[in-house]
Amino acid sequence: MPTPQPSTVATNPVIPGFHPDPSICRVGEDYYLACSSFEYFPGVPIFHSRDLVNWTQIGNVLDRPSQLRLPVETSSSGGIYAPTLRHHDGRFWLVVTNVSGGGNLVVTATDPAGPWSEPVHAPGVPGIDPDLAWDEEGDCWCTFAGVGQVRFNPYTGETLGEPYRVWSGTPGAAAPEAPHLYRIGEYWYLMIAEGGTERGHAVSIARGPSPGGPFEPCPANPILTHRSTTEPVQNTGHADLVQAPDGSWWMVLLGVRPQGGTPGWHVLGRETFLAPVTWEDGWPVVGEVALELAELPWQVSPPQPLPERDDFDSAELRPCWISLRDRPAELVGTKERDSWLTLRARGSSLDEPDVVLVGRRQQHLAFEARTLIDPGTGTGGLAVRLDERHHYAIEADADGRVRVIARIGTVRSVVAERALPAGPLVLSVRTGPAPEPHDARRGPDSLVFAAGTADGTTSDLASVDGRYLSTEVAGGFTGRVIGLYAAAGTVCFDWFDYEPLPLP
Ligand code: 6LW
Repeated sequence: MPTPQPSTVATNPVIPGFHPDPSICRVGEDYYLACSSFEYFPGVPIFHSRDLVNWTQIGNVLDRPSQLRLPVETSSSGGIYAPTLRHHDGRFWLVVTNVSGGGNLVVTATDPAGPWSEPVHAPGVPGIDPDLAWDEEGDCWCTFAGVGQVRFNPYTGETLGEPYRVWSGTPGAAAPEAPHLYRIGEYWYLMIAEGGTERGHAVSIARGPSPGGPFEPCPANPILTHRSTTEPVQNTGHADLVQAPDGSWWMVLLGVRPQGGTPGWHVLGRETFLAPVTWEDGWPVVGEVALELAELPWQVSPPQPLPERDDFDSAELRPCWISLRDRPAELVGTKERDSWLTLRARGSSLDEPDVVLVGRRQQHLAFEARTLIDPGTGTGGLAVRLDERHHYAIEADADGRVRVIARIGTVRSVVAERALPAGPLVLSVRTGPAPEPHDARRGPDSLVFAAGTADGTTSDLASVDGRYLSTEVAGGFTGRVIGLYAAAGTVCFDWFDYEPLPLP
């Protein structure tokens, strides 16, 4: 096969899978980007890129319990919302909200891959989506959803003076949020999201003479929205700006890819997209948020080859692996059985908020995931999860019984069952074409679960309708996660493969 060559054409989303609320900064040739993580631990995935298109996850900002506690009461789509990542005075600053306890907090690092500091809490900042900006005198301003602002000491988390309102966004538009404040040329620019994070989502901007305004809205607001369109990328909003070393400007933003017609279903959550930005009369003009980003001003390397196997042979799990709410070392580890992932059950099913799960985001519309499980004397499996009330799984127990379980809303059902020889088994899940429409609306996909012995081939047990694991059905701010879990006793996983598939 010929080796793929660098080109100036790249595809969106640049960070697929549930990676919403992107915040970006550049230091020299290096870009860094952080996203929301909600009820998952570790929190705030952080990525590095040299070309704005190929992003490598270099860590998670909140990766230890002293920085991030998500109690079992943390609801799905609670937890960690909307970071702002900046570089100032020789270090990286990240401000973010834990809506499930503790509120706004600031952490710093000299190396964005970590370690990040212990958090400094900011109880005086009365809103989500905090932003940090510094003026020429070195004063720091924290701007938050609403849109409010307060002078702020980022070293101590203290607010200096009373918070005040700086802008309400476009009259009549809902949810002015996600503010980012920038000094560009002679103006201070205040960019926000409005219209809510669903189909009406939009980006608007205002400018003024000082960090606190007064702000004059851009006559072309919203500067970005896909509302009332049939664009393949929808819900575009919650954006951040960055300038490349060549002087060009870029926007990172969240968007979704509905499948199965209009309005369709999106199953991967809100993903990170890239769009070019030009300036006219001192206002930013956002280029197309397209699935293909043609004519970049620089060459980008081809993406990392997949399939990807994780053999669990390092002491630490790779940064893409996330757990639900916490990851106690006594329940999750790769040291107990060499080169295997060992999970010890706590909650007894994926319906329970304390179930022990290690998962990764589904990042491709079509994929296959496989794992080799040794249930030992326990029970465990391979799941596709949206939240406690919306998930599918294939589960194996000590006797070789394998079952496919569906949980949709209040209904939980075993949809298929098979007996296999007891011992290590291969479990797999892959996407397939959407089932035949039963209401004239074709869903986004189906999920096909299969099992087999470790040395044989797998055979399909069940194919289930993917629409029920979409945000349109389940609600919330996240997307599908493919997880390994323990439902009883101690279960071990030798390897896990994740492979993108061509769209059916
Ligand atoms: C976030 C808000 C939003 O705080 O969704 O799309 C919320 N924008 O700005 C959670 O991601």
